[in-house]
Amino acid sequence: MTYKIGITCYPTVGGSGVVATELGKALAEKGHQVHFITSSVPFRLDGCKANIYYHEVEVNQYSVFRYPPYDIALASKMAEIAKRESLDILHVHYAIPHAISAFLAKEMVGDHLKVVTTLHGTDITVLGYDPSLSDMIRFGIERSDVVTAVSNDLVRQTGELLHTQKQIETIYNFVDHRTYFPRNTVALKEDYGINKEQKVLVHVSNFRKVKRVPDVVQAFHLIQQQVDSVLLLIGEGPELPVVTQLVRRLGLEDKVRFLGNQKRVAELLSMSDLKLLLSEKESFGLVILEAMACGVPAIGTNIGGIPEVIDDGKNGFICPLGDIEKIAAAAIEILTKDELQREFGENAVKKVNYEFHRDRVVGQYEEVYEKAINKI
Ligand code: GMT
Repeated sequence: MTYKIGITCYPTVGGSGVVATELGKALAEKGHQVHFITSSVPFRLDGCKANIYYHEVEVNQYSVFRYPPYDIALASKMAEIAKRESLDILHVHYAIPHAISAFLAKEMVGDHLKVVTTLHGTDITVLGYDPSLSDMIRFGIERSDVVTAVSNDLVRQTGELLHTQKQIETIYNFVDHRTYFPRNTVALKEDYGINKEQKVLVHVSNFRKVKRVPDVVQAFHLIQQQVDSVLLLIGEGPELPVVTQLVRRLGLEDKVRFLGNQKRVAELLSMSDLKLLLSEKESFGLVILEAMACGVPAIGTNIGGIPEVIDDGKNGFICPLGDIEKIAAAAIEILTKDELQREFGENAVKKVNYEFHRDRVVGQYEEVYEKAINKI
């Protein structure tokens, strides 16, 4: 059975946009008709496929509007496309505002149009604390036909924070194993002027405060005193100036590389020996998955969905939030024991290729669509 599916996500750099776009591409490969309804072309939507469509949401800047009404424009575009293309499903990523716009579109089109909402984290773990928004988030969730979240922890937090009885299914994120796999990166390491013996640590994020990038630098400060190593910082965001200052203060300028936003992330991950994600909020941590798929062990904090991705002592270590000494000790253990690093790396690839395999996860979403469509 194939469906006509409208997908809405935030199209800019970010895990939710990546997952939504990769899901759309995978569904199209399986013969579904996929319509992206977004404010700009999702950054991972490359190439050209006959059954992938893109519909831009344009917001009119009438002078009577103090704030351009994006949510209304989105709802109106969703309804227009759903009617014209006879969509079966709107799959929206993020409850606010996307689930609300989808609800409006469904009211306009009719009950045969089903709404699937996927929660990615910030909508619940940040906005859910705002009393002016929590009723609206709950409304969006409860009026969706099926709701999924990217980790068991996010399901738990949603229930606790929003006091909703709505059943929410966990569907984990996935990576495309054709892009993320272990590679030989001897030449790339040379290109970056990193010598063969030097270990490479990597952190990838949008440098928001919740990512605790200064903790990564503080831990690296201790690590490099015992292990000859460099730290790659990939991504950009509001905390970059703070991190730059800290690197300077700790005298790490020669060992920390600020790479900014990169396209060849899979290669850079493959070149790394260890991935660090030390966030204080993280519903899943797609970047850990990407590293693990490239055969790289990871150290993460005991926060949100991270312990569902990293198995402590098997493919990496879970450390308490902000415990820099423990994080550094765990990293040194991996980086100084070649056998352990190899074993963790192999376990990481095995776990990703089973639990977070694209085909498995896409199949789970197809089951969700079937459930939504059969719902009266
Ligand atoms: O982490 C961010 O700041 C970006 C955010 C997003 O919208 O892409 O990421 C959220 O969704 C990702 C995909 O499901 C998850 O891997 C991230 O853990 C989640 N971020 C947070 O929960 C803070």
